[in-house]
This record gives sequence, structure tokens and C-alpha cells, in this order.
Amino acid sequence: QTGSPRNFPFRCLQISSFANTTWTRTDGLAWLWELQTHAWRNGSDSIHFLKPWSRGNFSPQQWEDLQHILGVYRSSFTRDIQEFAIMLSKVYPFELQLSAGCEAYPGNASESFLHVAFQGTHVVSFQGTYWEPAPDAPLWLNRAIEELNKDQGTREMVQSLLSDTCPQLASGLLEAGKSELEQQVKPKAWLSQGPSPGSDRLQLECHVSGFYPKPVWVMWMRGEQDQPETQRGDVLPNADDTWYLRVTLDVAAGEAAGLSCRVKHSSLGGQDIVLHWDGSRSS
Ligand code: EL7
Repeated sequence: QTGSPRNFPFRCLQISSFANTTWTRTDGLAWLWELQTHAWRNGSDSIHFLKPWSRGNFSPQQWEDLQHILGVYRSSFTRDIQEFAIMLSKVYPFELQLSAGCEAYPGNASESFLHVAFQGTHVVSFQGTYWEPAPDAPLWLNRAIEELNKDQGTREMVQSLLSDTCPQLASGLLEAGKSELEQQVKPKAWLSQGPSPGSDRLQLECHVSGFYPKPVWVMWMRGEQDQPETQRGDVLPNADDTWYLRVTLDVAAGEAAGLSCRVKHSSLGGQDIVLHWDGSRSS
């Protein structure tokens, strides 16, 4: 670990599903780096704190005010989108996703963003003081953006949420949650045999679980030699804010002996985990 200052982005995500002209739902979640801090469920008036430090340095009154703003916003947003859908002849069902947040940099600098995706594709961003189409956004969006930009009150609120509220919340969360964000949790690793990929072939599985933070290096080795045929799965979340990874190697049954799985992770301080394949288990 270097002692240099690290940046931890704070991200708020909104997922809105519009099933038909009458059924919609909107959920929100907030993340500081790899940790989910808040949940804002459809139909709930309050923002749920998922960590003991989720309040950051906001006062109860500041949370009340923010919840109120978001409550008004959620119903206005739903109504706006339903009106746009009529005006622009959009076909149901469709999904809108918002990603908004900020990241504080050394000094007092911070950078904020707000992007909107329609059916999974980025279409609109808030830039400075205006809504703007994404590069290559479909032309029909221009009418919606023109309408959105007429609402100076909303533009001022979005601007102040992005440039003041967000960095204040993020820096308070960072201070309160720093020890949990910067913790190091060691992986456990174990080997197993996967489904046979063919006659006289074995699939060796190396499971690595329970580690934090996310970056990890896992390879099948023969002695000091990396096995380039190693197949790495996706790093998947466990329910307790740690991660899981499975790494496999297909080999001829006779060549499994002498193979080992090596795990490097920041929590291990250079003491890699090395597990040797036990040739006697090969069936
Ligand atoms: O003059 C926060 C934005 C966004 C807050 O048009 C507040 N258009 C938990 C995690 C939470 C995660 C949530 C992240 C969300 C971050 C904006 C301002 C507001 O509510 N404005 C609405 C009400 O405006 C009226 O009242 C205001 C005072 O309350 C002012 O006086 C204002 C007055 O007009 C206003 O109705 C807004 C609501 C929607 C704004 C918005 O988000 C983006 C929409 C993108 C459109 C995509 C285009 C499109 C259309 C159709 C189909 C596909 C795509 C911690």
C-alpha cells in the first residue's frame, strides 16, 4: 500500500421501470467505492442507511430536506417521463437509468456527473448548467431536452445538488467510513474438480472467496510457470461486501499432478496463497 491520497467515487444510481401507461417503479441506491451505503426503495419515503456511517456528517435536518427533495423529484420524474412518452410516441415497456455522483480530489476540488440512459444506452447528461444530449443520441431526444432546459428551477437544483450537496455528503461519508473502505480482508481458497470437459480430461477449479478490496490475481501454475490456459470467471459479490472468484484449468488427466493455484491479494502482504492439486483425487 502506498500512503498517497486515494479517491473514492460516490455514485447514486436510479433505476426506473415503465411497464405500461400505469405501472412504474423507481428505486435508488448509493455506493461509496465498492460499498453500498444507501437504498431508496420504490414507495418508501425514506432513504435507508446500510452502514452505521451512512449519515456521514449530515444533520438529521439535512437528511429530512434531502428526502423531501427526492420524494418530490421521484413523482415529478415519473409524471414527466409519462408525458414525454406520449409527446415522443415512445413504446412501453422501457427502462431509464440515472447515474449521478461526485469524487473529491486532493485540495478542495471535486468533479460531479449526471448521466441518463434509455433502454441501457446513454442519452442525456447534465453539463454545467444545462441538460445536453449524449453524442449520437437519437434526434427525438432534442425535443425532451429543450423542454427540460426551460425549467430553470430544476436546473439550479440539480446544479447545487451536484456541486455542493454531493461533495459534502461524499467527504463526510469518506471520513466516517474510511476504516471500512480501507480495510483488507484475506481471501480463503480451495480446490475442486469441475465437470469433465471430455474423455481423459479434467477441469481443475480454484475458488477464492471473502476478499476485499476487489483487485485480485489468481493463476494456475506449474512450479513458477503461469498456465496461460487459465480461465478466469467474473469477480462476483458475496452478500457481506467481500468478493468471490473462480478460476479453472482444463488439463489432460495425466498432467494434473504438479499443478498449483496461486493467489495474490493486497491483504496477503506478499505472502501468496499456494494450493497444490492432489493427484490422488483425480478420478
Ligand atoms: O422549477 C436528482 C435530480 C437526480 C433532482 O423535471 C430536483 N430530468 C439515495 C440514492 C438516490 C438516487 C437518485 C439519483 C437521482 C439524481 C431534481 C428538481 C425537481 O424535482 N424538479 C421537478 C419539479 O420541478 C418543479 O418544482 C421544483 C421545486 O421542487 C422547481 O421549482 C422547478 C419546478 O418545475 C421537475 O418536474 C423535473 C423532474 C425530473 C428531472 C429529471 O430528472 C431528467 C429526465 C431525463 C429525460 C430523458 C428523456 C426521455 C424521455 C422519455 C423517454 C425516454 C427518455 C441516496
